[in-house]
Amino acid sequence: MSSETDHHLGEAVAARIERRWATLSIVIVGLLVGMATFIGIHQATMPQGRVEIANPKTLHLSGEFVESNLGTAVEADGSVVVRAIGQQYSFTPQCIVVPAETPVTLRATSADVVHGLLIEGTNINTMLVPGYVSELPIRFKKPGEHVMPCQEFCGIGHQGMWGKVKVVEKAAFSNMMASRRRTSCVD
Ligand SMILES: [Cu+2]
Repeated sequence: MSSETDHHLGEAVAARIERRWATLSIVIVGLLVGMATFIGIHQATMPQGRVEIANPKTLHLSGEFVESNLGTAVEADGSVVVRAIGQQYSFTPQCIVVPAETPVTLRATSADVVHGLLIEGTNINTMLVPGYVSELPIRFKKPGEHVMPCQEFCGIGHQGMWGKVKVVEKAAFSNMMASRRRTSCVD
């Protein structure tokens, strides 16, 4: 074999390998776009379509996040809404109670700095940014307890900032709500 044929052979091999990598890159991009589309459609993980604001300086004075309005409530239309706030260094309420197998809307904000709200064992994980309302649809399959740590470093007491979510049977929740408008499991 002459060195010229060797040279041509080398070129052909290089071109084939390059084509293979180019194809693979395009396939990976296609796969990622496909995954994002699938998750968006099937799990409704969409970028927030609107921004809601809540003044952290007046949270405790009036509006949706006053202390008496926090916790779990059954709204007039029958939907279950949890309202909570994060502050240095606790969540209010400290223990959230929700019914199992029921769509629940979580609405939360921060009274001071940026906090994070994460419910262990679920995909619920959001930041609580002062000035803005974080809203998430949540649904628990079965009763149980989940810890809810702050997952965003928020200051010297950050590691002590923990809450809890108690998921109860649907019927138990209805009984609980028969006599009141709002509930939590803080004792
Ligand atoms: Cu925090």
